[in-house]
Amino acid sequence: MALRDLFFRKPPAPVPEAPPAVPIPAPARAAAPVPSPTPSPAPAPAPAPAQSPALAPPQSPVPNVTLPQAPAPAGVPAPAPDETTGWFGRLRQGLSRSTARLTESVTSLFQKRRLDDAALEELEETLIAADLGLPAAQRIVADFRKTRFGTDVTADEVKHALAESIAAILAPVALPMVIDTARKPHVVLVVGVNGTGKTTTIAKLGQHYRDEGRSCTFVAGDTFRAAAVEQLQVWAERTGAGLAAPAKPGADAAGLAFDALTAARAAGTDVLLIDTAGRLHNKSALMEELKKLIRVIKRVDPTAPHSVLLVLDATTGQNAVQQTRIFSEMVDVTGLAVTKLDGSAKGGVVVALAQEFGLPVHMVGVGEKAADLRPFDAREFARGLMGV
Ligand SMILES: Nc1nc2c(ncn2[C@@H]2O[C@H](COP(=O)(O)OP(=O)(O)OP(=O)(O)O)[C@@H](O)[C@H]2O)c(=O)[nH]1
Ligand SMILES: [Mg+2]
Repeated sequence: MALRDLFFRKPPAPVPEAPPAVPIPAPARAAAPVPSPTPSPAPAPAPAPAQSPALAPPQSPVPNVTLPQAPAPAGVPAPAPDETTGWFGRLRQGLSRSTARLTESVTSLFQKRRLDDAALEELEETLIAADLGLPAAQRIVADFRKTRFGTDVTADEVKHALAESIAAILAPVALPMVIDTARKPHVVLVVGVNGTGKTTTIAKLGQHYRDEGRSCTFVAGDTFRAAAVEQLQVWAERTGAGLAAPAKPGADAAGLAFDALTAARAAGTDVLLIDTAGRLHNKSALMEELKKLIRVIKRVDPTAPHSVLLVLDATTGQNAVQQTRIFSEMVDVTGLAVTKLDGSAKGGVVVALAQEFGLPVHMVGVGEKAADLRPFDAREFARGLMGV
């Protein structure tokens, strides 16, 4: 059976003995005790999970690639998420600065006011100032002109109508990243400029796959920075993922990815997540490195990479739009992860991205912990952004 699975599933019903919806082939070796990953943003390394010889991962055919530990059996509930406010509450809380920026202007603009040309023009300016970008702002205002021109509106009505218009722009791009488990491994190349949250997003994905019972290997493709390798190593230990680390700093990232993919294929690993450098000395060097990496992994699997995930930092506003343009010219970006929506005043940029590129927005990050990555929901986001 072709094991196609949506990347994110709803949390399982709290009945641990229920069989998984999609059976995951049991790993050949004995299941390791499930370590309870309690990741925190603190960089202190978690203790490596205890390994007896019987539970040690099988030998990797490639040196400097460690294979993943046995994943938790599917159906084992994930560690309890921080449910102080619930996911939607946390999204709203995270978006509160973006929301305040938008709704304060809308409220002062529309104290029971006729929706005339001047009002529409001011609305367009407000949307642009909230990082929605010109094309989305124009589209929304055109909607308003068609349906409400000349009517008297209140600020509340405008907020609700804006939420609907924004949800309509976001709905076509709110798509999960589909992992094809028949691939073994499904290769995800993670790209983005430095500091956007690539490594953290890989860690969050690793945690998610482990919770689903999938095995996962991280590739520390940012080989020049020892700290980048160490950061990924810590996360690999916390999440039980395998790790391909460079033999020495500055080792060829493409060669490392080649070795990692070779080892992952031999071991039947489910997902290979390749971290990449965000900053090289110039744009063409970055482009060459990414292209070379893709060329080289295609020698092992001509269909790889199966996903190219561009990670964007929501706090950078319109820069995220520019980054998407540049990376899309370099590589075939297949989807976006938007991070740091907690505390960004520029969350409106997600609307600009949707309108201008139409690329799937797979997931959003709202914190530094492994559980702080969620599927992107158009309506939830639009309502959160408008505070309705
Ligand atoms: N608040 C918040 N912080 C985040 C989020 N995602 C990542 N971060 C933080 O952002 C910082 C940079 O994250 P990294 O994952 O190291 O970013 P990167 O893209 O790998 O950076 P380079 O390796 O330097 O290119 C870290 O301090 C993360 O903890 C998020 O969703 N919310
Ligand atoms: Mg990194």
